[in-house]
Amino acid sequence: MARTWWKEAVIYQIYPRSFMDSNGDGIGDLPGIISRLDYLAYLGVDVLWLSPIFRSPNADNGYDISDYTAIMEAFGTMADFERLVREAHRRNMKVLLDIVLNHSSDEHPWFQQSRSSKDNPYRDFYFWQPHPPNRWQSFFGGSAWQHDPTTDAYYLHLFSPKQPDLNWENPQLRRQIYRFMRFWLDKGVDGFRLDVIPLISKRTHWPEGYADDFLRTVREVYANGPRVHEYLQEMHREVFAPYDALALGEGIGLTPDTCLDYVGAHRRELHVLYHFDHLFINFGPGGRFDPVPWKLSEFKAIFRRWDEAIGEEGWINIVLDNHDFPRMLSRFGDDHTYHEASAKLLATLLLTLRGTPCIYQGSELGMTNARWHNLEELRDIEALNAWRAWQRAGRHERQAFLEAAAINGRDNARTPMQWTDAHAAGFTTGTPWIKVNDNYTRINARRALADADSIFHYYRHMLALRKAHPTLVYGSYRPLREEDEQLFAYERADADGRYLVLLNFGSTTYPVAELVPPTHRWLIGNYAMPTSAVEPLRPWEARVLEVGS
Ligand code: ISL
Ligand code: CA
Repeated sequence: MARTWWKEAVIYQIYPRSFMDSNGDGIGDLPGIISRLDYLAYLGVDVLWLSPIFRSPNADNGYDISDYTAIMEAFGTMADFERLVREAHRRNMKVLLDIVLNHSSDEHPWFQQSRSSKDNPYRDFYFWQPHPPNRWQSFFGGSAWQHDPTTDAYYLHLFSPKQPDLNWENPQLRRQIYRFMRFWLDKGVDGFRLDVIPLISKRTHWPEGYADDFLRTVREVYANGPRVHEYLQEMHREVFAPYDALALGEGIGLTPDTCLDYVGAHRRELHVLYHFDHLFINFGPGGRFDPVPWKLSEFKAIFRRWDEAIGEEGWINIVLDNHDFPRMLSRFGDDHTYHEASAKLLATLLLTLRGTPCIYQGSELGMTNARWHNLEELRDIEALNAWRAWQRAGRHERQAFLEAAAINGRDNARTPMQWTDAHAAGFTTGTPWIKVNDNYTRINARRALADADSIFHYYRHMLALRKAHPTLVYGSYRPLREEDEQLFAYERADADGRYLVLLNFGSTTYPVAELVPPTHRWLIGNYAMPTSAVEPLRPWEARVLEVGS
């Protein structure tokens, strides 16, 4: 297995809007991030993934770009950005920019031109049809075809109508995009997180999707289009290879049997990707706002399936939450009775699976989902559109929708970082753009830094452990007791060592004696070192052992 920096690195995802506000306007910004780089360096992360920082009307909080080579006004200036890259590099942290290539904002000059007339040179930078050629639905609800009166035609938008899909069939479009990407690489950026990249090649015969199965439509109709690999190999030649830039793909619509087509080392397309199977695990037939129960055995099977698919050929980004999903501690842990233990257990899972882990901002503090008291508190276009869709379907139960949004809504991950127990959790001196989670007086960085046993310091120790034991990066992954609904256990092994990870996803003790080989050494855990490593796991206990071969 080739040893490379991006396999050994740990990524930290920053959602700039909610990370740190430096000028009191209630919106996070680049100077705010710079003021927290020492905190991130102390935590021990290697790469910062910044969610989009480009000019945007913020219909989808930056995932709707109106100028690919300008900084969003609310986030600061180009000088701020150049300082951020310099300051991150000075602290040995790399910078990945989240770039959205599947669609632009409808306020991008290209789209303003394109919509203005049928013979405008930019007309074919987007997809126009005289009538909707199919009944595709947007990720954000409603038809994916929007009528535009100026030329009495319809344009495609897989997300909101303010996010028209770019036409990658057009070589001029592709050339311009590569120019934009090189603009940022010339400023020292180390790579990109590529938003919904499997969607960029459209099936231009416009086949129908599956009315009753949106995620199958995503997999089989929206994603993995006929020219996607041609485009990515071109992007690799034009952008990634010349700069040795990292290409991290958001793998919406990917399956285990298609992933190596994107990240196989010989493919010269992307280096690493993250998938969604475990992130969609509790999405019911009605999607995100139709939450259903999930089982640990299913959760574990997903990790094994993907580990086998990636094999020795590819590489994967391990993500347990991000700005699009509820907080992992509330979703996969126990954020009430075993808040600290389960937060540390999930940190152990995240940092000992095979792949490059990504810590989402605030996970290191044990941040949780918020309590939502009314719909006016929600900010996310996906939630607000879904509520309107409920009402159109005759469903007016506000409380029921609020409960669904409280479980699976994206706003849960977008409440401000909790820095202190002062006003607005120290995120802003003003009024934050979205409410602060009311547990900030108990859960905040200042308190965590001062407590040697905090979740924050556990993350620091886990990050140091990963660095000290490369087998936790490169070793094989062998799951144990896969059918068990309480224990998540696996071995990591290679010529340099063998490790056993035991995670008790439950509030009762769990016997592990027969899983522990005779020669073993306890390395780390979320409880005090057990008198013997073979004693039963305590509730939500994580135990990492080095074991003899
Ligand atoms: O997960 C989803 C399906 O409900 C969506 O929340 C999400 O849109 C999807 O995962 C793709 O995400 C990416 O593209 C979107 C943007 O809203 C997300 O924030 C981004 O991560 C459109 O650019
Ligand atoms: Ca600000």
